[in-house]
Amino acid sequence: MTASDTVLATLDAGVLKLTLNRPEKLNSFNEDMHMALRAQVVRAHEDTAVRAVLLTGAGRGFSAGQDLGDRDPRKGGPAPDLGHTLETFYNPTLRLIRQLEKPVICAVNGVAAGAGANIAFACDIVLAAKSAKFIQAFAKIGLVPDAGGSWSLARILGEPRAKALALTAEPLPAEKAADWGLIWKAVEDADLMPQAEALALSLAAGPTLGLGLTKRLIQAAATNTLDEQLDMERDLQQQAGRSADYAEGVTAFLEKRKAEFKGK
Ligand code: T3D
Repeated sequence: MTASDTVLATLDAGVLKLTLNRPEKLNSFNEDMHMALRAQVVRAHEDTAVRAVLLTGAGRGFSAGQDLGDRDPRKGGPAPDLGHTLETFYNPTLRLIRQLEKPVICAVNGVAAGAGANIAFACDIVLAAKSAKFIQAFAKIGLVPDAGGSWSLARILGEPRAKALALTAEPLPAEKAADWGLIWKAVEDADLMPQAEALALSLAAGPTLGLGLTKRLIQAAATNTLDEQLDMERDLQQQAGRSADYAEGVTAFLEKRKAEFKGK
């Protein structure tokens, strides 16, 4: 399997659909898949034709995190430097997803474990099939949550639930993840891709510049004071107010027609 086969990519109507594609290994990450996903996220940054990203997995799982076959201690040699592998593979991709000023939708089609779960939580809007579950599998193998998981779980859930999930590795069913606010919603399995695709299409037809600034603003709120956030809202609204899509949005409202946003 070549790097490009490990992540399938299609661009249609502004939606870059990325499918993690190692179904026989529950889409666990080997180096090829890491680099293929990275390349596509970089493409999403650079290509103005991309106005939304939809991430999902092939087969019955979303992703089981790191491919543990690539970490087999029985093969001998020194212990792997996992700090180095995080810095080389997971962290740059996570940062690129968060920095991308376009909506990233994640359709969790099945089990999401370890870094697989935490990559999903880094996306902007997460839909999951009701049969899917999220597992902080790290505790089962003596590791700590990574790929941003310790950050997103603690921030979104608070310490009690974050610690319990991380220390026990107990699977969290999709509906409970939605009840807890960890994901946007859990939907019937058969409805997952139609709903995720419709959402991605609708966002891709939206005012991309304004949506991207909105993402930046909401992400900044976690560390800003109210004063800093008010200043940031002022500055980004100034920028949004100068966009062609704002002019189109207001004109369309006044003309009682659907806006035709160009993403600028
Ligand atoms: O290393 C670094 O760079 C540091 C970064 C670490 C990030 C991490 O993500 S660490 C955490 C790694 N992931 C795990 O520990 C999860 C391991 N997998 C599981 O616990 C289970 O597979 C699941 C709970 C996710 C699903 O269970 P189940 O019963 O539905 O499926 P299964 O039978 O266990 O798996 C199906 C196949 O996928 C199976 O292959 P086989 O026997 O049919 O040939 C299994 O070995 C394979 N598979 C599943 N997860 C992984 C995997 N192969 C390699 N690596 C995996 N992570």
